[in-house]
Amino acid sequence: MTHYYISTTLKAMQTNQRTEHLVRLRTLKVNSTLQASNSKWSLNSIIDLINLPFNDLLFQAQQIHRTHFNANEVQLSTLLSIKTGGCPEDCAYCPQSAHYETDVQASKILDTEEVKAAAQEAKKNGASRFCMGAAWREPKDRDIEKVVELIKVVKELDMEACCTLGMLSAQHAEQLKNAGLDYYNHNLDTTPESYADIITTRVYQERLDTLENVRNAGVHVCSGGIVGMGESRQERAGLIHQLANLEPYPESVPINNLVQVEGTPLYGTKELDPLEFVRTIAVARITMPKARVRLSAGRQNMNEATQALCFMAGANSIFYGDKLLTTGNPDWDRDRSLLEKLNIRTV
Ligand code: SAM
Ligand code: DTB
Ligand code: SF4
Repeated sequence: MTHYYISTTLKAMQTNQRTEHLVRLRTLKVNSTLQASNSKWSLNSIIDLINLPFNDLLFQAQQIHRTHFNANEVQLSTLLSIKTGGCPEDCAYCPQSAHYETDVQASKILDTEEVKAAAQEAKKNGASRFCMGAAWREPKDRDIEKVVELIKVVKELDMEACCTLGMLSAQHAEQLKNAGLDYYNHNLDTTPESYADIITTRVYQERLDTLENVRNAGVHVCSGGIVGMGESRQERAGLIHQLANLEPYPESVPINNLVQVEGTPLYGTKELDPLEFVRTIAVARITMPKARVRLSAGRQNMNEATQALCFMAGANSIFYGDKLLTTGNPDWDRDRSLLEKLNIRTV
């Protein structure tokens, strides 16, 4: 029994060292291309990871997490929808798309004072990052001027500023950087192979191009995806494969569990087994060791035990505040109580 324990522990440690070794050795540039044949992570190696016995997977994820982070620390980001609804894109998961009939009312961009008040509240509640989302395919020049003003307001409060505004040109990325933007969120959402099943109004390469513009402007990249859209485990591995092979991989990786909204095409999709969600987090942690892996949308329907497992698997950031963009999120007090129960400090 003891021998069995020691030998599996050694094996896991060896695998872990090999993983770290690979990360160090393989510096080949993927350069934002869809093919990952020469990439640092092969799809098969990620499929092998996601298929590991659950405890072995979590053990590896924990070891890597503890090598790079304090395992009892979680970063808090608060979201605000600064421009809601009426989006021309047809993302099958999204209640803000103008293609679907949902309860979301389209609105104009918020006033600076409204944004300032929301950021102040987030700061008072302990968030370190304030993320502003807009339901745009891409911002226009005058939208950027307004967002520049909003970024400055957030920076004056001494918070990190993040935006997610859709596709971004190199010039717009530069303007946002000059305003003080710290992070830009732009999710790959799924695999290149499944992309057209989820979104028909843009292509995967456009997502990669925006990420490159953001990176070149010197803004930190926040990019992740959505699970629970009816995909297979292999496809979840495929999403992580894309993210982990970006060169460099994103500093921040939001993993969203689909929030099913009535009126969207994905409403009624079979719910993902929560342990599959935990596996996805663990694989993100192992393949992107230094990234902040964010347990993102979908927490409202996730029990505390599942969230605790996600933190154990290497998640170390959450969206904090009673609303995501248009849908609910656990309220401040509920999250504070969970984090206290787990003795998790916040940053
Ligand atoms: N319009 C911009 C874009 O799509 O890049 C920015 C805002 S968009 C709402 C940001 C991200 O929210 C999407 O990429 C997707 O990952 C996530 N999202 C949207 N609807 C969601 C849902 N119902 N459940 C989970 N995540 C969702
Ligand atoms: C991300 O990955 N998830 C957030 C944020 N980035 C912008 C958005 C989740 C949206 C969930 C559905 C809604 O509230 O509209
Ligand atoms: Fe528009 Fe973004 Fe929603 Fe897609 S995810 S419909 S681009 S707001």
